[in-house]
Amino acid sequence: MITGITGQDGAYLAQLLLSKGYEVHGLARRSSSSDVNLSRLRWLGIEKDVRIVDGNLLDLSGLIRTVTAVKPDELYNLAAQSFVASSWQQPLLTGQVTALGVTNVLEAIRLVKPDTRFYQASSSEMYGLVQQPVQSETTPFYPRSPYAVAKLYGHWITVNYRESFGLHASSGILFNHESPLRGIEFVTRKVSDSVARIKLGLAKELRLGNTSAQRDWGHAKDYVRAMWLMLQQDTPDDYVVATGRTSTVRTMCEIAFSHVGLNIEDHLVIDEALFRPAEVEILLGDPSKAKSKLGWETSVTMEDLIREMVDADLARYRKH
Ligand code: NDP
Ligand code: GDR
Repeated sequence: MITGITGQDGAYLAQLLLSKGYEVHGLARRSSSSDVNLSRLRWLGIEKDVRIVDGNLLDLSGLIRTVTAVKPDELYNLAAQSFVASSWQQPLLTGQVTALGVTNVLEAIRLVKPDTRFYQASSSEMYGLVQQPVQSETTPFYPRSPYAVAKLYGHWITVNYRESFGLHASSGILFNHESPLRGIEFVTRKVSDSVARIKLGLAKELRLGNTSAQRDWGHAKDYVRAMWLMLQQDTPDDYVVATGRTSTVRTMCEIAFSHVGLNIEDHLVIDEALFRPAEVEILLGDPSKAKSKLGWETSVTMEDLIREMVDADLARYRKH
């Protein structure tokens, strides 16, 4: 069972689990415009293979009913209000979904099927104002946004349910991971989409906030494999999942522009309105533990990832 099945990671994880012969149930919210947003599952051609269950992380009774009906062997909790910038606009909702929502899922498991293996989508944002130049499982946290504070709660409640109730609950501290299925509001996809539109004459400029921020970017396809590996271990644990390389937002943009033969200077506009109230200036993860214990490794460089995203957006616009 996957919560957040309609998101980027939910789609890739569902694809991975289906390829391994799993029966995949996905919790999704309906909206007034469509029953559920299946666009990412459709993009991967798996929308008919996943069993969608109507539900919301805020509704404990619904989660209890769903866990009772599905009886999951593994439950991946990917649902969240996941956009850092929005978390200052909606701090309470972010806390309810991204923090307390985790307790709802854990309670449903504990009450109904405590032998379910549980994965929590923790985040490198928890490191925030970084306390060590390279962040590992032992680096102290210092969250810098309502989102990061909420994720820190989700992380610790997962550790607590593991230690208090013996749940097989693991937490992946995942650094930024992207793909052609990334939401358009996140910086890599905003860049790949804008570069494609500029190349095709549909737009002239790309407006960004802080381009000196540094991120450790990997490919979402690699990162969902790490989630699965964590739940195959005899003992639950917490793991950093990262590439071990960091780049500035500006460098990432330069790769995107130069891929289509454009000059960044002709199109990039810095917009003060897009700066955040507090910034996470640099993230750089140490994936040694995931490598040694899970045998996990990243397989796509940041450069290839960005080029793939630009190509996918070019193909989308050309098609339409
Ligand atoms: P997305 O934003 O693409 O997906 C979020 C998912 O959560 C969507 O399916 C969304 O549904 C669902 N959701 C939001 N609110 C609720 C709710 N109240 N009830 C049920 N479902 C809800 O995120 P990603 O796929 O990128 O990330 C997956 C998880 O991993 C998130 O928890 C994120 O915070 C975390 N994470 C992501 C990283 C990354 O770089 N991608 C790095 C580290 C952690 P809907 O379609 O209806 O909005
Ligand atoms: P992040 O991702 O906040 O790291 O969270 P995002 O892509 O939104 O920002 C990365 C960096 O780029 C800077 N930036 C901009 N960001 C956006 N979105 N739009 C802009 O115009 C822009 N200009 C500069 C940001 O300030 C930031 O420094 C992502 C999410 O997936 C979280 O859910 C996840 O937990 C973390 O990654 C790890």
